[in-house]
Order: sequence, then C-alpha cells, then structure tokens
Amino acid sequence: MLQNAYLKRVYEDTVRCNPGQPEFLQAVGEVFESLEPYVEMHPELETHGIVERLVEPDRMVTFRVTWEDDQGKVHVNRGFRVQFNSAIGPYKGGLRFHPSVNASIIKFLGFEQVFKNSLTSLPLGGGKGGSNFDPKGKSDNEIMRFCQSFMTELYRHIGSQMDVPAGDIGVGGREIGFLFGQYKRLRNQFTAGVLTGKSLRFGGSLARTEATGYGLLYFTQEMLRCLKSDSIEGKTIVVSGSGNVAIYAAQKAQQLGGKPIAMSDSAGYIIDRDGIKLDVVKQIKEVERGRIKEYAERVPGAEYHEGCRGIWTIPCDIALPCATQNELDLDSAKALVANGVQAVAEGANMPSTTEAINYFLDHNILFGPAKAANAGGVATSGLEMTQNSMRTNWTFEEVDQKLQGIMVNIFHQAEEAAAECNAPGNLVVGANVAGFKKVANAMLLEGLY
Ligand code: NDP
Ligand code: 2IT
Repeated sequence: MLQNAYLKRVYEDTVRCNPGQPEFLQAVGEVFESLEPYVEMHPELETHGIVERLVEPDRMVTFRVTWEDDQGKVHVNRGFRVQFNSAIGPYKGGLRFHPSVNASIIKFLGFEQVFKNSLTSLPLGGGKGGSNFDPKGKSDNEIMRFCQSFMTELYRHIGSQMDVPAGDIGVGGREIGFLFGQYKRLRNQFTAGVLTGKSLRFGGSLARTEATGYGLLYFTQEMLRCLKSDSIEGKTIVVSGSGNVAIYAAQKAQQLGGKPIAMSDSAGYIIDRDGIKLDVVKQIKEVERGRIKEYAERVPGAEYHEGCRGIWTIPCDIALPCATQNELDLDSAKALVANGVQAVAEGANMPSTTEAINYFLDHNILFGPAKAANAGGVATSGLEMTQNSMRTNWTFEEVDQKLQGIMVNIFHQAEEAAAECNAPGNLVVGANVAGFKKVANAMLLEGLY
C-alpha cells in the first residue's frame, strides 16, 4: 500500500486511465512502492509533475499488419510501438512477436525499459513494440512477409536518432534481417543504427546474441560476491525458458563453474542432473526451432515434465527465470525457498509476481530484479549503435569487457541507491530509484513538453 500522497494520487489516476491493463499497472505499482522514500525527499518532483509524466507514454501507435501465408490466405495482426520516454536518449527497446501481445504487455515492457536503459548509463530512452503474431510453425517465407508488412508501417515511426527497435520474444536475428531489409528498401538508405541485434554481416555487434544471458550472470556474480562473499562456482542452477536469454545465461553459468540442471519452454521442462548439454539445446531450439521435450528423447538420463511451473520445485542454489512475465508466482517462490535457494536473478522482464518478490525479500534471498539484471542485452544494443556511428567493429573481447563493466556498475548503482533509501541489500528499491533518478533529473532540466 502506497503511503506517499503524491504517488498514491498518481497511481489511482493511472488505474482509472488504464482499464484492462494489469501488467502495466503491476509494473507501475512495483516502481512506485520503491520510489516512496526518494519522492518524500524530493518535493520538486510533484511540482514538476514528473511522476505523472513518466506513466503516460510520449505516444503509442497501433497498426494493422496484413500478410499472406504460403497457401495464399490473407491474415491480419495488430502491430504496436510505444515511445515511452526520451529524456536521456532516443527511444530504445525490443519488438515482441507472441500471440499474447496486447497494449498492456507492450506498455509494461516500455515502462520497464525506461528505467533499465537509464541504469546502463548509456544515452538511451525507452520504448517497446511488437505484434500478436504467432511465429510458431510459420515458414521462413511467411515470417519474411509478416516482417515486411510490419515494417511497411513501422518505418515511418523509427530512425537511428528517433527510435531504435531490437529483438525480444519471437524476434531474433532472422526477423531483424527481414525488418532491416524492408526498412532499407522503403527509405533507400543504409542506416545501420536504426535496428540492433543485426547480423554480423551488416552492422551487427559481436556478443549481442550472448549479451542478455552473459550480463545476467555477470550481475549475479557481482551480487553473490558483494552481498555474500560467494560465487557461481559449484552452484546448482535452474534456468526457465530455452530461448536467447536462457541459452546464453546457461552458457555463461557453465563457464563460471556453475551447473545448470533444468530448462523449459512454454509446454514443459527438462531435468538433466549431470548438467544441461547446451549443444543439444542449441541444436533443438536455435537450429531446428523444435520443442525442449526432444532433449529428453536425445539425452539418456534426462527427464521431461509437462507444464512450466513445476520447474521451480526442483531444488537449486540459484534460480534464473528467463522465459516470460509472471512465470514465477508465490507458490513457486515458497517452493524455491523451502528447497534452499540462495539467489534469484531475473533474465526475463517481470518474471516474478509482486507476491513472489516480496516473499524472496522477506526471506533474505538475494534478488536481482529484471531491469537491473537483464540490462546487458539493451546495453550491448547501445554498444552496437556506437559501433554503427563510428563505422567500426569491436572484437568480441572488447564488447564483452564493456558489458562486464556495465553490469558491475549497475549492481553498484542499485546497491548504493538502496542504502541511501534505508533499504540496504534491497536491489528492487535500488534499481528502481537509481533508474528513476537519472530520467527524472533530465526531465527537470528539459522544461515542459
Ligand atoms: P525467445 O523467443 O528467444 O525465447 C522465449 C523463451 O521463453 C522460449 O523458451 C519460450 O518457449 C518461453 N516462453 C515464451 N512465452 C512463454 C510463456 N507464455 N510461458 C512459458 N514460456 C514462455 O525470447 P528471449 O529469450 O529473447 O526472451 C525471454 C525473456 O527475456 C522475455 O521476458 C524478454 O522480454 C526478456 N529479455 C530479452 C532480451 C533480449 O535481448 N532478447 C533482453 C532482456 C530481456 P516457447 O518456445 O515454447 O514459446
Ligand atoms: O527487454 C529488453 O531489454 C530487450 N528485449 C532488448 C532491447 C534492445 O533494444 O536491445
């Protein structure tokens, strides 16, 4: 329950103005809870209307996406782009293609992105987009036609100095290639910096594919080192999901001496107590675009279980939710704590429900919130933009070094802000306050708009 009168009023107005948007309100509520001590100390925020300006996106466009399948049948989907806040840089954030996508999900993701991007310390504003298109089971040509149609509308709203999309669920290197090709045809310009997550063959950055997962582990490592004098070495790890974030989180966990033993997709999860064989997961998910179930058919001794939530009942030292929002609820949090989990770090966006987060914090579990822990992806997108502007390419090691520096810095910003707000060790408060501060201070200097 919010105590601060200003935050309470803005929250109530936000609820009233955004009916039917539970994910957006959940994200706003979590940030507001964290901001209370900071807002109490800074009355100028209310005078300048900073918080009510932050919850209202600069603009949001929705559009029809018409495309033709391989049988010649025409389909219609809805496209979205929210441009949330550009106080510290051009709008930046991914595109999600998933049947669940709606205005609430796009707005929660865009809102989170504003604070996450601020934490990276790079000049990036916040945005997000996507479509309720379901890429599962579609041919490459169908994906291409969908992406071309999507970009045929989106291109008028984006630009390297305006709004720079990238990938998210259902949007990876293949989709970014089709989107970039169509943008280039429509503008008759090769503007590499208009999209990130590009192929290395036309302006992509080394280490962008790995960045979110690797960054998550760099953050987790620093959190364990500073708050528990511990490390990843020898830890049993459960990773949900088996997409881009999950695969490279598991890979870096192994490189740091940890042992991932379980992964999942939207149908179920696998357990391999000898340690996940990532070459098999990559073959199934990246090459064949298959189901995680096939892992248990290929690896002797591995088990498959239907349903996603059961993955949190597996005893582990570290839990890394890397699939989707609200995948880890209060019951899952209780099961993890009862089984001795020491640290939870969020690779996905808002994967833990508010009740689950509070349960972890109440039980002194180290908790790395999404907007801090998964910021490595967008940070490396920022590094891709820098390389594009400089017309240069850094080596994998150069990018990876910068990524490590950024993740360590994000942890310390969150840790220090938490201490300033009398909530030592509470990285939820710390990340929200540290991310908010920079955006709010920029808005205070920009004058009204
Ligand atoms: P991918 O599309 O590569 O993989 C998504 C994974 O999550 C798949 O294993 C998918 O299973 C699973 N999944 C998706 N939706 C659901 C659902 N409703 N229930 C259960 N499982 C689900 O996406 P990413 O790995 O890129 O993204 C994963 C998460 O990380 C998202 O929350 C995203 O917003 C976040 N993120 C991504 C970044 C990036 O750079 N890509 C950066 C920061 C955060 P299935 O194949 O069965 O659908
Ligand atoms: O949620 C995210 O931070 C992303 N999907 C990555 C965004 C980006 O612009 O790289």
